[in-house]
Amino acid sequence: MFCEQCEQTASGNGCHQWGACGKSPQVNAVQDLLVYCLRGLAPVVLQAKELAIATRDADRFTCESMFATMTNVNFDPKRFTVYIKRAIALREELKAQIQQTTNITWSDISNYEPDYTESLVEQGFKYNLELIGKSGTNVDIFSLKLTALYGIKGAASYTFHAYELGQEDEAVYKYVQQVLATIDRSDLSLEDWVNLNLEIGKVNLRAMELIDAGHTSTYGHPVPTPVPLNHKPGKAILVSGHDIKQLAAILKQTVDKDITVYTHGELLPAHGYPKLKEQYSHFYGHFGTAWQNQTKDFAKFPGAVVVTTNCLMPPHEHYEDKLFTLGPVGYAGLNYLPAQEDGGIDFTPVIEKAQELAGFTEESKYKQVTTGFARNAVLGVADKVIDAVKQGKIRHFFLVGGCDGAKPDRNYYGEFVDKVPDDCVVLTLACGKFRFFDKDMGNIAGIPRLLDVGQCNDAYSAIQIAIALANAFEVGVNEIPLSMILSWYEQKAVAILLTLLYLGIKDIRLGPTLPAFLSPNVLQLLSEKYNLQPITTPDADLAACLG
Ligand code: SF4
Ligand code: SF3
Repeated sequence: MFCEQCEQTASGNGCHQWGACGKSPQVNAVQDLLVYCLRGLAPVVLQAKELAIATRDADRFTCESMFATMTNVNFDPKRFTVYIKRAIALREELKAQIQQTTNITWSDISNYEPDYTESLVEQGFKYNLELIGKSGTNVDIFSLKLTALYGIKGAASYTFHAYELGQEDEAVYKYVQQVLATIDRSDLSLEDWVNLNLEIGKVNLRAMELIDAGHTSTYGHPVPTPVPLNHKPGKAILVSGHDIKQLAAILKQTVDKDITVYTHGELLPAHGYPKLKEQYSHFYGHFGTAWQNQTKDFAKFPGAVVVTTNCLMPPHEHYEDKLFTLGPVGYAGLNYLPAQEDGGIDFTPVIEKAQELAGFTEESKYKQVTTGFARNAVLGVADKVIDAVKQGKIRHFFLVGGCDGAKPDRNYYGEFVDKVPDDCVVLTLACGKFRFFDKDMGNIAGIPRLLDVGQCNDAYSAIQIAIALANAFEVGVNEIPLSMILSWYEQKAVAILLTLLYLGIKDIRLGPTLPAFLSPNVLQLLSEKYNLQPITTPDADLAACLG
């Protein structure tokens, strides 16, 4: 087994025996086989595009199935068999259409046929991702190939979210296919691979922009909204992951069912969308914290639980019968909610499970946090913010965001925010916020000192805020008093990091550890060009940022 796509990777240098995330070598092998089939599908899709043959099904499929191979998304070998068969079927359908106008000799990878009478796991072992670094590839190019593959997984997953919301851009789909078709090339220079990775960052920015457009056009621009952290007596459903569209579908199907709906993990910012809040009075509060605490949170929750996207952990037996997955998410033996012909999901099994379970028997003590400080809300008070900076009331902004995880060294982020001086503002996003999300930090000149911008994909919103501040002060983004203190875990975070580098953002501090897939020379390059650096201690990093 070879996997080093996430921050949790064993001993900081790759999972070789078993995934630290719980992924078995067998599941890893079928994921690698799927990625190999997608690398063979991509040149066919690109050729079809050249000939103006419709490729939308193949593009959407590529994004969904790449998403399924990300960390903590899908552990079910049967689902990967279905994906592999579909990848080959789509490839052959497109080839047949291409064949009608032009005769093409396809390379081996685009002619590959798995043998379904034999174990796909054994066949997957032959297409281990480590092999893209073999046959003379230098270690730095291998590093950049892995960065590209992991980055494009993140960008593809955001593209999946966007198309679910009805937002698509052919240029994004095309680039996803181009990256997949490029992975096996051995004729590109180090500089070519660096540029390809920066282009992934650009395309990922567009994918996040599409999600932002999908969310805001459907549910309105987020507004600062108090979110109860307590619970009310009664039957309950907990919705985890990132998928606001599926949350909305659950809310719609639970109207007048005497069920209260709570969010978990990365769905906390959903409370900021006015159209969801106004329309559904049974959409109440938030339960639990970040993904790595789900074994405790899900076990404690007395209702049904739906995991819509990453991050799913291998479930414990005392809660697995009330746990449901959908879309690209899965785990062998766990309840799966398939999409119907119109693409929608029937949540009846979830509703029945919630009604069967005890629900909350008592009301807990009221406590709240505030979310909804996305770009529209923050830029709506831009004049106030700019005045506060000009008058010296706000000295510095910190964007402390990214993924959470189980490692103890992630305590850094909570300690960092604890130590941020009173004349500074903290913007946050993604599930890393759970290290400090319920901290009362007060406000400066009426501006809260802790602003929750949203989910990880709302990095788009944070970037818009930074650009607007830079414009207001008539300086570049690197000149505004803003420091980025980021935490990463999975491949969506890799894509966002590439976006920030594409935008030329310097001095990012990244932790808790640096990606295992970055070779020493690639790290050196990132440090020289962007001053990307590892986190050290909260005190030292704060002192350096405040200069
Ligand atoms: Fe290891 Fe992360 Fe890969 Fe899981 S996803 S096998 S933890 S590197
Ligand atoms: Fe979190 Fe998985 Fe990355 Fe969306 S939910 S930020 S880790």
